[in-house]
Amino acid sequence: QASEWDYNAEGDNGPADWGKRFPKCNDTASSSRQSPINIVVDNTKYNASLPTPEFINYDVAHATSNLIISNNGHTVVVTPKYASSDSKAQIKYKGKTYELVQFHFHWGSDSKRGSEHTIDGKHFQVEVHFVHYNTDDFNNFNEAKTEEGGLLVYAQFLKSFASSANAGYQEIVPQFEKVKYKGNTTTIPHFKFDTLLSKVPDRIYSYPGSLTTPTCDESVSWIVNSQTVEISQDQMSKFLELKSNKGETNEDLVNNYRPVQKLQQRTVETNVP
Ligand code: 1SD
Ligand code: ZN
Repeated sequence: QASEWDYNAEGDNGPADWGKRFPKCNDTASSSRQSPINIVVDNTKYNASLPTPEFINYDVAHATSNLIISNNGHTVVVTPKYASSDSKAQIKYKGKTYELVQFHFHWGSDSKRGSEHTIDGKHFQVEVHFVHYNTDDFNNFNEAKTEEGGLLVYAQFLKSFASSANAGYQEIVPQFEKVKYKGNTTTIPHFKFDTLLSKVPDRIYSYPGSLTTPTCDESVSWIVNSQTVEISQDQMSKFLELKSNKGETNEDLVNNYRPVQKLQQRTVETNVP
């Protein structure tokens, strides 16, 4: 089916073939700005005036709003459903305000793979993407998604290392067994999203890129937090129980990361010398 894509290197629907059916996914033009990328620390450019992203309402646990957790076959997505009176989670960055629409995960079968971005060639086992759209210039996510300056994605790496559970991720990860198969959905009360992030300000990497899944629109301002968050091995094991289909066959949902793309003409900026 023409709209299908997956992460298998074998077969016709894997990342190397996405560009055939989704032309924006090609990284070959010198003007291309595809994501993810390998961040070579020595080649990043220190910018003393690079602003620190400002997190707004990430520290509010709304009593009335919910989070929808769903398995879409490619990842697990967590989407806030706000009551009209609720103040929404936002990031302010470079003078624009971006509203959080969802966050989701990319992960690997072992600690040597999983993240989409790499730092000096090194993967982390999990990368969480907090997807935001620019509410100053666009009416909704779908309008923003295809336009330059439309989206901001904040990336947080996780590694399974700690013996005790990470309290923030413990709000979500135990729910994974309720969304084991593609199409499964569950709802939990809102909690404070800042518990999912390493403490800011950190060293961040900032660069212009794209969505990492088809249709690979080149509309994303990426902020990659260099500092990792630790989860427990028990929490990591919950990721590895997820399935990418409806349960007819036993297909693990794992290694759902796109390989790194060509940097082309871009510069990665950092806020720490
Ligand atoms: O992979 C996600 C995809 O699931 C969807 O959330 C998309 C936004 O429509 O964003 C990409 S990503 O670039 O944040 N990985
Ligand atoms: Zn993503």
